[in-house]
Amino acid sequence: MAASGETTAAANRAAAGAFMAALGAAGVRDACVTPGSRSTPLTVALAEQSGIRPWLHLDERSAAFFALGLARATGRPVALVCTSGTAAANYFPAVVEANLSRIPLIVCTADRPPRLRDMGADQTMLQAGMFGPNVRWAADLPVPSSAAYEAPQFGTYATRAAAAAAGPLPGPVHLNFPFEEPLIGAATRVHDEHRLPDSREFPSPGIFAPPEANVAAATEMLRRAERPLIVAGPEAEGLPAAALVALAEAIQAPILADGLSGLRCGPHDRSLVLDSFDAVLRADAADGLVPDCVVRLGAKPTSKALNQFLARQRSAAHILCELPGGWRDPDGLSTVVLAGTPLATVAALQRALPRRARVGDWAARWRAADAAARGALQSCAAGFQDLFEGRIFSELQALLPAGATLMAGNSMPVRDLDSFLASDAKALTLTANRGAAGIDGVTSSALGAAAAGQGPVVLVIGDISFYHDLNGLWAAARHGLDLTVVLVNNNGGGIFHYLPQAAHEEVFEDWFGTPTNLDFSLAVRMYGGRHTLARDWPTFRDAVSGFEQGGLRVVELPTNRVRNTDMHREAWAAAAVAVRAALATTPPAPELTHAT
Ligand SMILES: Cc1ncc(C[n+]2csc(CCOP(=O)(O)OP(=O)(O)O)c2C)c(N)n1
Ligand SMILES: [Mg+2]
Repeated sequence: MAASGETTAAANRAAAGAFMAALGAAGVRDACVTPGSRSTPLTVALAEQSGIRPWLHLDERSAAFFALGLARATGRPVALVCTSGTAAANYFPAVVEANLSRIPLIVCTADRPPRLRDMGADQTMLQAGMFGPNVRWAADLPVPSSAAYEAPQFGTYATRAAAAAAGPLPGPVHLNFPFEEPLIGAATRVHDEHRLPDSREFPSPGIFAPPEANVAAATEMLRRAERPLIVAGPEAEGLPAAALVALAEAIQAPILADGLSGLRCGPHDRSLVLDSFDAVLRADAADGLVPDCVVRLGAKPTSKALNQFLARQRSAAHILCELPGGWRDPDGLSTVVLAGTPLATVAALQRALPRRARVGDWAARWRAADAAARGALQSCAAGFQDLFEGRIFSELQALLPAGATLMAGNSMPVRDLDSFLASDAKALTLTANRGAAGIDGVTSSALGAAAAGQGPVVLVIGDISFYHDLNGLWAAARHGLDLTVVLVNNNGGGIFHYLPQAAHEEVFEDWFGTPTNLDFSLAVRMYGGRHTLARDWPTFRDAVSGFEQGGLRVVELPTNRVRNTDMHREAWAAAAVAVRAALATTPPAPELTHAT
C-alpha cells in the first residue's frame, strides 16, 4: 500500500532529523551545504538544529574543498550535503584528496529511490558507491518509511559514518540517501528526541602501538646503525614533534623535515631538524651523507631530490612508520613496517633504544651541509634584484604572527615553501592539499582553514591554480572570512620550465606555459575583496601585514617564469658550492663496520 504524502514527508523528516542529531552527537560541528531539491530533508534537518553549523555554498566542488580545509584545521569530520546528479560528482576531487591526505569527511548525497534509477528519471545517475575505493566506507541507505525502527537506524548510520571517518586511518565516507516525494510536508519542528546531548565527542581514532615483534626488529636495525637518518614527510595532522626530536637525539639521527611535516616550525628542540636537504642533495656531494638505516614517517616528501636519493638507498634498512591500514612506500623500500599511531610508534622505539653517545661525526656532517645550503639559499634570495618567488616564504615567515596558518598551493608554491622556509621557533601551521597534489580547490581549502577561526590564514598560490577555483572566493564574503592570498602571477605554469618539455620551444608556451592573461583584480573586486599589486618587497610587506583588517585580501606579485627558473638554478648552484666547501672541512662520516 502506497504511503500517503504526509506519511512520506514525515518519514523523510524523521530519518534526516535522526541522522543529523546523531551526527552532532558524534562530535560533528560543521556541515557544508549546497542548494537543491532532492536533499531537502537533509538541509531542513540541518537548518532546524543548532549543534552543527551549516555553511552555505553554491558550487559543490568548492564546498567539498572548503570542508576539507575546515576538517584539516579542526581535526573533526565535516559533513557535506548536496542534491542528486552531477552535484555529487563535483565532490569527487576533494574526496580523492581527503582519501590520500587522510582527512575525515562525511559525504551525504541525496538520490532518487532505487525504482527510479537507470530509468531515465531526471537528475538521476548511479550514485551508490560512486566514489569507489576512494572512501573508507559507503552505504546506500534505505528509503525512509514510517516503520518505527527506522529513525534510530538512520542515527546509527551517522554514528558509524563518524567512526569510519575517524580512523584508525582517517578519511572520507559516503552515504547515499534515497528520498521519495513529497520531500517535505507541513512545517513542523523536529521532534524533541532529536535534540543534541550536552557532551559530544568525535570518536577517537584510538592509539595503536605497533606489534612488539616488529618494534624489536626495528630496534635491532637502529641499534646496529652507524648512520641513522629520520625522514619526516608531509602529514596533515603534523607529526609528533617533541617525541620525534627526542628519538632523534637518542639515536643521533638527523631529521630531514619536509615543510609539511609539522617539524619545521615550533618551540621544540630543532638542533637535528634539517630544512635544506633538498639543496644539499641536488649538490651531488652526498657521498658522506649516505645512511645505513632510515626511519620514515609521513607521506612521500615534497623534495624530488630527496625521493630520488632515498630510492637509491636499497642497501640501507628502511623502517616505515605508518597508521594501521596505510602504506606509503612507492619505491618499495621498507624492510620493516611499524603499523601504529605515530606518537605510540616513536615512543615504542625510544623506549627500546638506549640513549647513545654521538656516532662519529655523522649527524655533524649532515648539519654542516644543511647549514651551508641554507646560508647560500638565503643570501641568494635576498640578493636577487628581480622578484624571486622563493623569497615569498622567508618574507611571510617574518610577517606572520605565531599561530598563523600558511598554506601553499601545489605546483611551485609548495616546493618553494619546502626549499625556502627555514626551521624556526615561531609556531606556524604549514599546510597544502598534498595528497593528490591537485591545483583545484586550493582557495576553498584555505577558506575552510580560515573558517576554523584559529588565527590568520595566508595562502600562497599560482595564477593557474587561483583561476581554477575562483568560484571558491564566493564563500569569503558570504561567511565573513579573513584570508590573505599571495597570488604569484607568473602568467602561466611556472613549474613546467623545470621539466624536459621546456626545451621544446615549438610546443612549450601554447601547451605548458599556458599564459592566463587575466586581470585578477576584477575577479577579486567581484567577490568583494581588496586587491594590491606588489611590484617590490616593501609594497608586499605593507600589503600583507595588518592582518587585523580582515576580509579577503589578495596581494598579487607579478613574476617572470623564465627569470624565476634561472634564479632558482642560481640559488641551487650557489648552495652546491657552499655544501661542497662545508663537507670538505667537516670530518668524514664513520666508515660502515657492518654490512646492512
Ligand atoms: C586539477 C589539476 N589539473 C592539472 C594539474 C597539472 N598541473 C600541475 S602544476 C600546473 C600549473 C600550475 O600553474 P600555477 O598555479 O600558475 O603555478 P606555477 O606552476 O606557476 O607555480 C598544472 C596544470 C594538476 N596538478 N591538478
Ligand atoms: Mg603560474
